[in-house]
Amino acid sequence: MHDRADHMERLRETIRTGMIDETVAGVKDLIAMGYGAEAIMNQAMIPAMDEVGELFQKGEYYLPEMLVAGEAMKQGLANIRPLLVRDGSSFQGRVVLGTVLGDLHDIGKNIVAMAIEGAGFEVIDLGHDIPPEGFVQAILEHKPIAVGLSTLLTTTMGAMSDTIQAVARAGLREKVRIMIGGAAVQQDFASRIGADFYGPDSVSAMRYVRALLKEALRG
Ligand code: B12
Repeated sequence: MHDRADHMERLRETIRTGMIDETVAGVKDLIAMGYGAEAIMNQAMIPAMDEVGELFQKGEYYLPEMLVAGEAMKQGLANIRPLLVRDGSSFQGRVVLGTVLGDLHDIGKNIVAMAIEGAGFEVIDLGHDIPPEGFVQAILEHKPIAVGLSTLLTTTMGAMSDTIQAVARAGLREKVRIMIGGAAVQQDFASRIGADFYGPDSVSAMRYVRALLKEALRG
């Protein structure tokens, strides 16, 4: 019989090594043992992705290993989703999310989407590799309270700034708040490109949109 810490460690390992079925089973086991979504994500799943990133950086992992680990992560997260997302009946407002042009990473953005949905917002998830015009169109169509841009690559940080400029050119900058996040960016970059908010994680993103909604209801 394994104890609880062993289960967390084992889940980290199955994600790191890209074992999809074992990852899904591991997530289900931990849920059955009473662990909440945040504990499972923060103690096992996100650390596994950090380990994969380090192995890739050291040249011990190549793209295929990173790919299968990412897939295991996604399938595991799909099983966490029901714990975070309510039935949506308490509609609070709309948020558009997407990963910017040139960037295919979407796991972090998906976690942000789950957190925001869990707080009762409707999330329009545009997906990844979204050009600036894609965000502009979505703002026109869905009239969200906020737009969230995600990127993990230093090479695609410029696409965030391009997106904010495109929103301004379309005359929409005053109509929507723009938040940014993802491992490549930080507060100073957000300030430099004129984003309204930088968040290091999904909880901060969720708190920000909640605060915006309160402000809108008051105003
Ligand atoms: C899995 C992975 C992949 C998968 C992606 C699968 C997928 N569907 O997402 C694949 C294999 C496709 C991939 C490809 C590449 N990758 Co990659 N990848 C990773 C890895 C290991 C994990 C990323 C991840 O999911 N992290 C876990 C999530 C939960 O964290 P997160 O995204 O940061 O999100 C959190 C916060 O940042 C925040 N957040 C995220 N978005 C937003 C948005 C808002 C609005 C807010 C408020 C907050 C917020 O909340 C999230 C939850 O807490 C990272 C290493 C790492 N440690 O990040 C490398 C990493 C990001 N990849 C890297 C590289 C270099 C690449 C490639 C260029 C490799 C190559 N040579 O082709 C390609 C790029 C392809 C492309 N055009 O996008 C580098 C980036 C280096 C850099 N600084 O630019 C990293 C850091 C690895 C490394 N150490 O070198 N990758």
